Amino acid sequence: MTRAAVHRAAAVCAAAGLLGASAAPSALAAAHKASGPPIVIGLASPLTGSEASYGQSNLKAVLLAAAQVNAKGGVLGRPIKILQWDTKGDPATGVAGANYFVTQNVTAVIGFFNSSISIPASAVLHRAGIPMVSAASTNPKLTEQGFKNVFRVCGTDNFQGTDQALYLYKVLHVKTAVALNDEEVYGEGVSQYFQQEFKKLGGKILLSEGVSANQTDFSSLLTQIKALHPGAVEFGGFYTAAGLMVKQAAALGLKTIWMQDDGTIGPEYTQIGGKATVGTYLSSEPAPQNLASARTFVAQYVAKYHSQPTEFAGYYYDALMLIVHAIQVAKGTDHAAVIAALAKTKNFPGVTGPITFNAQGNNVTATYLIFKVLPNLSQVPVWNPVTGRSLPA
Ligand code: ABU
Repeated sequence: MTRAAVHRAAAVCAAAGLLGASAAPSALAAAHKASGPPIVIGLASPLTGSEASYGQSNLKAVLLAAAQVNAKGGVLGRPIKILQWDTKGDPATGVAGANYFVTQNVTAVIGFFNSSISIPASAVLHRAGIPMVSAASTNPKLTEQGFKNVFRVCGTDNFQGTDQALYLYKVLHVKTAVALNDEEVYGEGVSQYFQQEFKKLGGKILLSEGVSANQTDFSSLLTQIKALHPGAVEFGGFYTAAGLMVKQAAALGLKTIWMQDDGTIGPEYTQIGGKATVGTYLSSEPAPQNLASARTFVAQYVAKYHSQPTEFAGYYYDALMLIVHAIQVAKGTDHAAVIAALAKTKNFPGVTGPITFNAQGNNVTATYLIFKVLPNLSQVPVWNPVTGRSLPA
């Protein structure tokens, strides 16, 4: 994926984050009642557990997409049925879900949210030849395994970590940093890519440290960090640990710049961290609320569920629509034919922007923005790494 190939960020408007036209899937059949046996699509996400707020929103987005497809006559005249699996954010449970989907001979799978689950689960689906579209797993390894059945509509952490480093070093002129991670595949990966780029730019990493899963008291580590006087602290992980860390750091009088990742976009991080999150930064793909192409999706989601979609929900919606489109192109549910159709995806009009897969199955148009938390605890884009331009907060 090259920077030149990335063009979605250009469609992210400065203030409200809105530009472009709303896109509707063009391949849906004309309205008539779907009949015949349903086409079953597996959906694996953390519906319970510490990332459940993302998981629940992802599920709602996929169900919204399926309802819209079915209201228009389904695909090839057959209704879409979503077979749910709660990974609980646990790799063993997630891999069990992949095996379950194999036994059910699903047409395709959307999943598994956590990179720590998607990577081993993809091997199970690869052996069975079942197409898999990931809508949130950002660790690059997922699509570096040479599995032709695996596709990813969201971004990758090599870009995410790089963008964090570029913003801190080049824009905020930070020269020293502490890098923390939650010792999971995703968090560790983001932090490693951040450190590589930060050092390459000339920055110094004062400390690189992992924290235990489910750790809630970071005071000892934060006291150690305070003595190092870092220009910034970068954390690879999810909103609960990130929010607690920032709150405890403020209580200890640790004054630094915080850089979080796309595991912290959404209200949970600021609810947990409270006022201590004001002025902190995070990297993330644009949220649906930042994209004009997602305006209709957001309105439909809010009308149906009376809540806002989380950042990944747009990618989940797109994943289902992309699979529907591939089934239409394949003229059936044969796994190999659907994989071949997915591989040919070019400029698919997703609500998150146009989707084009490269030979690895990555979406070449996926990109990141740097967000800042404002005093009202909203997270707003402040920098576009592709254009190198600051955005008015
Ligand atoms: N990229 C957000 C968190 C999901 C994961 O990659 O584990």
